[in-house]
Amino acid sequence: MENAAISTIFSQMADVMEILGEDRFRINSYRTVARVIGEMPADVAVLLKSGELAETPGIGKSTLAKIEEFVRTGAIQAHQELLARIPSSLLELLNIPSVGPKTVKTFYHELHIRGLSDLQKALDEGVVETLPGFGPKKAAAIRKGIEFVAKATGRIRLDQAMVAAHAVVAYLQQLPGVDKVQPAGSLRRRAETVGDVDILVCAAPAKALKETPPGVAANDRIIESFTSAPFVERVLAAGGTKGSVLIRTNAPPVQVDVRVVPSESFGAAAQYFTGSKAHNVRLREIAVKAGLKLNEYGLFKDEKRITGATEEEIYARLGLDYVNPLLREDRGEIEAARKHALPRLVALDDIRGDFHSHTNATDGSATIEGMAQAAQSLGYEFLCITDHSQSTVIANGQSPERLARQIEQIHRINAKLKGITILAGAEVDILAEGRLDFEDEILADLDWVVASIHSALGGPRERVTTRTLKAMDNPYVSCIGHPTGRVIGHREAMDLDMPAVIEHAAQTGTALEVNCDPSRLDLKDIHCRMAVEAGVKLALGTDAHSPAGLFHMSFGIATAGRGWAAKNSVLNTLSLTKIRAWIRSKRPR
Ligand code: DGT
Ligand code: CA
Ligand code: CA
Ligand code: ZN
Repeated sequence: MENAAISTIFSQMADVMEILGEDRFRINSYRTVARVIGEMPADVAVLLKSGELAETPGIGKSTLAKIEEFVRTGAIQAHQELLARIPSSLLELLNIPSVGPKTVKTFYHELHIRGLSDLQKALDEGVVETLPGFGPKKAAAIRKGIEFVAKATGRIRLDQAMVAAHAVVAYLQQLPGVDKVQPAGSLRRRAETVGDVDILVCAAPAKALKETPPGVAANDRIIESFTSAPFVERVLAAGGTKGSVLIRTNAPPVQVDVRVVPSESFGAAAQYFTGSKAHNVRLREIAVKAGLKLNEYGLFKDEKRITGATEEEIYARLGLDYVNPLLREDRGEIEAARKHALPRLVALDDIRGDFHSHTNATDGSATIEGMAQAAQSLGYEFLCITDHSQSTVIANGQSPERLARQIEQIHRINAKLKGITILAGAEVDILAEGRLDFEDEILADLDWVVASIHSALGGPRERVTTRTLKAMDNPYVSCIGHPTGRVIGHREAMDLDMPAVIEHAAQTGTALEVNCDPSRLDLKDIHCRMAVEAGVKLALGTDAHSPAGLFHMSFGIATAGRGWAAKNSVLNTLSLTKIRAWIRSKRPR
């Protein structure tokens, strides 16, 4: 187990160093270590203890120290540091057949490609074949390779998976013999993409099923009904308690796995199939240390089931506070649950308004009144209208004159509205060098300013970072919109220096947006966590272009929650008076 992990780490270090163009001698020596460890018949940890590892050819002093570090801590600092120096999406390119580190290096340095979708774009634009040593033949081979990788991963966006899951859950709930239906897996954890949808069904006790003919198990009938449902495109597998199908929605086909579970195991199954795998592994270790056994059927002492009906009982019996599914990624939640230190996550009910929306003044579909009405029906106290600024021509960005008229219009509408306030805002373009698309005197007339990058997202790290930092220096910029600019499955994140961005947000008192559009989710979970830890406020904005778009708030809540955000980290939970005071505190008096 450890041999493989260590081998992978060393070969990844070599890959990253090669992409960065570092010392050839060290790259080669890391590759040797990867090979030697990978081929070792005995356990590295054992050989380390016995001193044999130190005698092995190819394993030098500093390598030995790194292996020791891994055995002790489960990670190697030097490896983490190397990974931090390149966009993580860059390593995905190495999965493409015919693409090695040297090619990735060329892509990264010559074309600023940071991942699969950048590469796809560069291929489509024909720039890859113009690189020295490439040509049309090699470009075609890479294109083929990308198709291969895409087929192999096949993950879909969370919202697409939710549409599929919703249909299946509704169908299962009305089947005879079904007591409870519980989505599990990455969907329940609200991961940004989902590989397949896992759903658990708790069958009603057999005696409640008077209509079941003798000899036919209720479970069989549930799976049979599921696999013959109208939304099923293809049945992949069907057995007594488990069925797997491909279902067609308005999105790409999605695999849905349904399992039927007895009520005494329902909590254990929910826990197991919610995952993540990493979280489960940790939980099982805790059980083993306590002399117990944990699996999808229950928590056992010897052969006796102690608990299993509810997740709560399982966590409690293992000495842990209940862990919200959003946090089950083995990112410190187990330790926190043991110390009663889990955050109380922000919830949809805490949200008092939305910081990012568009109207038909630019590229939205509804009027200001229409958006206000929709926001009011969600129980909001405020809605920020943030239409585009002049440079975003394709989105019909507003000139200062049009904006001035819109502000007046908002004031007139506010005078009539009861119970909700429209904040006059703008989504101002961050131009080259971090200049803003409006002068300060115009920004000063706005209640709320979101500054976003919409152009040259593919620039080098230093340039995109400087642009963002500079925008934050402006006292009227309250928030940076969709900070990395990624579009899931379509456009790679900008190569931002995220620690620098977060530090500067803290210093300048600028909020960072969690764009709730499920194709963005930007900031993403781990970056939300960094912001939360640095005391930076998150501003949730749906970027709604229609009234229905306002519903996407729940995706932002999930993303912030996955970033461990409590209520006090989220600006949307404050009263309007407090929000206004917060905005003023950055502005000149
Ligand atoms: P996905 O489908 O790739 O988006 O991610 P998940 O987390 O839904 O993964 P999936 O569908 O393969 O399995 C569902 C859950 O089942 C997973 O989160 C944890 C649990 N599970 C699956 N395989 C294993 C395993 O080998 N060991 C442990 N401990 N748990 C597993
Ligand atoms: Ca799954
Ligand atoms: Ca699955
Ligand atoms: Zn927008």
